[in-house]
Amino acid sequence: MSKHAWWQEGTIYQIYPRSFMDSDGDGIGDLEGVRSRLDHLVWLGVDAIWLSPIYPSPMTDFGYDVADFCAVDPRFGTLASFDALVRDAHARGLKVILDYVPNHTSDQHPWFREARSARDSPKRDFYLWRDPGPGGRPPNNWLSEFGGSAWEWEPVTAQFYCHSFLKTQPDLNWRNPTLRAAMLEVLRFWLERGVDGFRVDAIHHLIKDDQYRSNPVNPDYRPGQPPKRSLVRLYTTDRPEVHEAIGLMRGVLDAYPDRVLIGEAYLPIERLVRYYGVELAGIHLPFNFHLIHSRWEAALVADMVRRYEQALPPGAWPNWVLGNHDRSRIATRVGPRQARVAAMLLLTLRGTPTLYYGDELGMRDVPIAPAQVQDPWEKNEPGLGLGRDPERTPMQWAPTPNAGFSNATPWLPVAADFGVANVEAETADPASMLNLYRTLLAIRRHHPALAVGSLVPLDTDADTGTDLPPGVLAYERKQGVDRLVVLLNLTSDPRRLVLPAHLVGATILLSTLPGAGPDLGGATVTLGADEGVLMAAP
Ligand code: TEU
Repeated sequence: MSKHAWWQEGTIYQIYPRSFMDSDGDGIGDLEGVRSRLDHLVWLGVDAIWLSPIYPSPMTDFGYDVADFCAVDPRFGTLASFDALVRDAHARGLKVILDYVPNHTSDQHPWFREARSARDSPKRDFYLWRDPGPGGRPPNNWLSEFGGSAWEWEPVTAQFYCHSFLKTQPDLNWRNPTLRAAMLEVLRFWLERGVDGFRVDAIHHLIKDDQYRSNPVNPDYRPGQPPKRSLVRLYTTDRPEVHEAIGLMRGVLDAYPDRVLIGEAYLPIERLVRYYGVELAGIHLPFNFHLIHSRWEAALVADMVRRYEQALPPGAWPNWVLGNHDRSRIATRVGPRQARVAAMLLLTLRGTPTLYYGDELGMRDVPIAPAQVQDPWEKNEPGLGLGRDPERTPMQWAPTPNAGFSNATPWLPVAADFGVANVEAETADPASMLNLYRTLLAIRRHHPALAVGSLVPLDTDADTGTDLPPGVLAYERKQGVDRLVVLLNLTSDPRRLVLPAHLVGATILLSTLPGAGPDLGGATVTLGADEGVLMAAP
């Protein structure tokens, strides 16, 4: 029996439900759609699906504005269709992870409707209310992530409420014990229905300074950056008290066997790793987004991997993310050829990989004309390139109308290249991105060195005779007798390297360049332009 949990050995696949598969012809994806595509995900070789929010919502932030935490939005289905999805997923060995959005509700949530109606409402303290500052201004300088002040005036009760995101997303007050208990009950509701874990939204935003101090000005702010960057979010994110709230969530999960808590926190490595909690009693997998933010240069990526590995508390399990519904797609960020190298990197690093739907097809950001914009952030702060619609376009299933996603016009446009970049065409093409992902996932599954082994960076080293040219990222993965070598050329020129003595004679398992393996010359290996190779150590 393996001593590792499924969420350590396995791979997570993020589904943005609006965009994955539409079963009822309204141009919006739904749970029945997801259910109808489970066999594809099994074929691909992932282990768990994480669904972005499926709860009843006015959709001002496409589901991240929740009006009822314990139901399913009719656009996505019903509790019965959710149960059917979980049942079918489990029957195929797939785990199901839900999005949990504890920082805020929709302004249409019954709690907020009640809270805003009267100062003495029992729900008033579920949210963050403040009197105006001098001259009727907001109580402090806090900014919304999506533009403008984080404070909205509520005329009926003559106070401001705090919203870290849209004004339709009022922040909850996690210092209130009744609110805390109600939110923990939400976790139990879904755990009882059989979900295998949660991805906790915006966890670093959960608790705000109890003295409501203004945030300091960011001296490094440059015009053109998102306006929220003009302040350092000292008093609005990553507050020490957040760990107490996380401990409570973890306590609920621990009453059920084999569940996982994943946290979304955009933080520097040193602060991120604190989310594992004291004695690892916090989040199992604080999402590591540093591959998304790193410049695509081997030396920088190697240094970041090293710093992350060193910062991990003893026993903490690493994880890696290349893309999600909030960030430009990897194939757009690094180009289609390096996106294949990135796939090999993601699936050979040490730790749980999370894949974003469509990245396995090489999907790219889709240009969105002004009239087609859906994302509220883009609408609030247009023209800065902040919109998230480009990475949320419909999954490309087939070279048929609407890419096989829907019978109706989809809510966002389908990529222009869907005729070639789609599941059907790429399944049939051994050289496709889809088959590269599938092969990598299969190799990962069959090699404990990749799934759970150690990672040893290869550097230029006179003692071992290693000579690593600039632009190449290289490491070994080992677990018992299973030993693999990963060589990644992050440049678009060929690179020749000399292997360390103990790896001379390694044999190729896979190259990212279809058809072409690297030129093997004993101790020297020539990597093609944009080539990554995975080798079995001798
Ligand atoms: O994003 C939270 C988050 O940390 C933001 O700072 C994020 O980096 C920024 O909004 C860019 O998208 C989460 C969700 O992933 C996002 O889709 C939601 O809009 C947001 O929370 C509010 O729930």
